[in-house]
Amino acid sequence: MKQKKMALINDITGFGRCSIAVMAPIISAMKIQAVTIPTAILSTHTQFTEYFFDDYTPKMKDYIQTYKNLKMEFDGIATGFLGSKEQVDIVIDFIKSFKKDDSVILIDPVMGDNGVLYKTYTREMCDKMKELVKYADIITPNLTELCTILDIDFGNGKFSTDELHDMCQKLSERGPEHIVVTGIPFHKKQIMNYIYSKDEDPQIVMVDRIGADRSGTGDVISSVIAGMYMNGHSFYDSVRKAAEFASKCIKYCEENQVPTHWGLCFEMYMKDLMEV
Ligand code: PXL
Repeated sequence: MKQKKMALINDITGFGRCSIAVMAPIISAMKIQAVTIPTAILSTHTQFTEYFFDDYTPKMKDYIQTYKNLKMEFDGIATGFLGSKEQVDIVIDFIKSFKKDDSVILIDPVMGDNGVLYKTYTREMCDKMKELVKYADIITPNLTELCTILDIDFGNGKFSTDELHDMCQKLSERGPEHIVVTGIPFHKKQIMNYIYSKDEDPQIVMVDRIGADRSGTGDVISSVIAGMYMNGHSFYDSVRKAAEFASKCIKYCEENQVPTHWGLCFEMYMKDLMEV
């Protein structure tokens, strides 16, 4: 079987286990070739008190042009943290240029958490993100991101499954076929992942909450989903594997007292991903 290639349009962050530093090894473990397209270079992610941030926007067009000249095609394209609104236009152009009929486009709208947007996220960026989601086959928002994209007040962050269904339906009308709303707190002790696929009954993957929220969890989950789905698994099985894998990594971090902003120690369980 011909090996698949996935373009990862995301930041390169040195310390903190997020974005490309998480996605590339996970995608590679799942036997898919990872091709990285940097959006920014950071020393640590933005949840640290201090970080070096080098916006790569001015270089991206020339970087990507070489792939156009080489007539490259990608079986998958995944996007994550975007550092400027111009980058969204670059990403849209990338998708239009490199998508084949059967390519999978996964957009993780990395914008914020717990009802709060990340420091680098402006109003304009939020509007741009709404444009980008139209190009997604798969989208993996948390509740904060889902509310922001749909202009719904986050309030106390509590939504019924009927409300979640309506929100996902609205989002899917804009383009995405598969949606998973990740990391929804459920009865204090559990975390719900709400799965919506067009014309199918919604499904839920529940995992136990282990410790506090950890940065980079979303990046681990979206990469496992991307890899599983590209390897031919159903969307539900992809989400289940991703949630179970992330839980196992989080358990290890808790047992070994790894600080929450150091990301998930996914290196410990890479072999779990090698046979899927
Ligand atoms: O994990 C999401 C993420 C990715 N990239 C950067 C971030 C964050 C979250 O804070 O700061 C640079």
